[in-house]
Amino acid sequence: MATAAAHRTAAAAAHDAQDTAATTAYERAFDAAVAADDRIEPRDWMPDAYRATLVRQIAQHAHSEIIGMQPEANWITRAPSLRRKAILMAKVQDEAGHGLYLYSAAETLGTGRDELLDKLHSGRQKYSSIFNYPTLTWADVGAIGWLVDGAAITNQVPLCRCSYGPYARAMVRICKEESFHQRQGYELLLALSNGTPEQHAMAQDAVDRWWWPSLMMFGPPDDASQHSAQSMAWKIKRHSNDELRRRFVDICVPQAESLGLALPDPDLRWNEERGHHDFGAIDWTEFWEVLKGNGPCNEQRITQRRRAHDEGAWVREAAAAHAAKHNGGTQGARA
Ligand code: BYC
Repeated sequence: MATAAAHRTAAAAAHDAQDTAATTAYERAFDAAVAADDRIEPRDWMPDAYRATLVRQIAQHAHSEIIGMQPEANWITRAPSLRRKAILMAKVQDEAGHGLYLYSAAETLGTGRDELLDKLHSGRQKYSSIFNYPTLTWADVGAIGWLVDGAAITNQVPLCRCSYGPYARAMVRICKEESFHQRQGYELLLALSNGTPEQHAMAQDAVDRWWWPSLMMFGPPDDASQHSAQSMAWKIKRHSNDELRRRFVDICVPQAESLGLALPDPDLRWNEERGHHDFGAIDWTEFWEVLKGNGPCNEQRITQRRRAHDEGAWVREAAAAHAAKHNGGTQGARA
């Protein structure tokens, strides 16, 4: 018995050694692909932690797109003209599309949309902090387009070079659409800024409220960003949170000047030595509170999302029934 057991142990050890050798070879191939800036594709071997990080980030991104429909949809029925209404509806629909591309990218990693939505609805996965703020006036639609979509583009253009192929490719299309969104926000704010004194004041008030939350979109400061180092080593992220935030501030300052609107930061000034703008301290307590669920609209956003999901159950059932009938019909025809 002892001999047979020892034999089995030796066989298992040999098997493990073979497995380890194979894994090491796969790991080497993965590392080489990342180092060479090749894309990792769904069927390629990848470390479990790389897969988990991608699912976490892509899911959070997808959730942000669909929750992000709510603050702007709030103004569709009250848009001031048919033209503005048509543009806003198209933009909100684009966000749904972005969610779809991103959930599909996550599916290529083996995690289904149902599971991800379940995690969103039960608070186990996050969405962007920015969508927990209210849209109080029509000018907020402009401020979201200019600042929120502007921040999104600054963050997402480098993701077009992310090491994971399906995510990088989804980002190319998303960024093109986000550019249009950013321009419509800028154009809307310009019209208000050049309008009546009341309209100008409304535009300024919106910028005052959205500026700091937009800077928070880039995530915590680098020294508190737990995932950045590994994500950058894997070339999922190409720049740190603070680098992208600085880039965004530099882009916004001249745009605010052309808009005739002030950015609400008395400490904002050009630093010749650093070649960037210095800016005031971000209220990180507010950021972490919003992440914990204590922002002004967290409760409302997640309640609305759960309700929309429940009310859409019949659509999913009808689509599944249609697909089953269609597939059944095709099989029937083949038989
Ligand atoms: N909000 O180690 P860190 C859009 C979390 S959609 C909430 O730096 P990472 C748009 C972070 O998840 C905008 N949570 O993380 C849509 C982590 O917590 P967990 C969404 C945040 O991943 C419709 C913890 O804090 N864009 O633009 O290396 C209309 C520590 O952070 C936030 C994307 O999702 C935040 N702002 O870097 C208009 C882009 N920041 O997961 C516009 C893709 C951080 O450990 N995502 N956290 O529980 C990314 O680029 C990165 O995930 C982030 C964070 C830069 C956001």
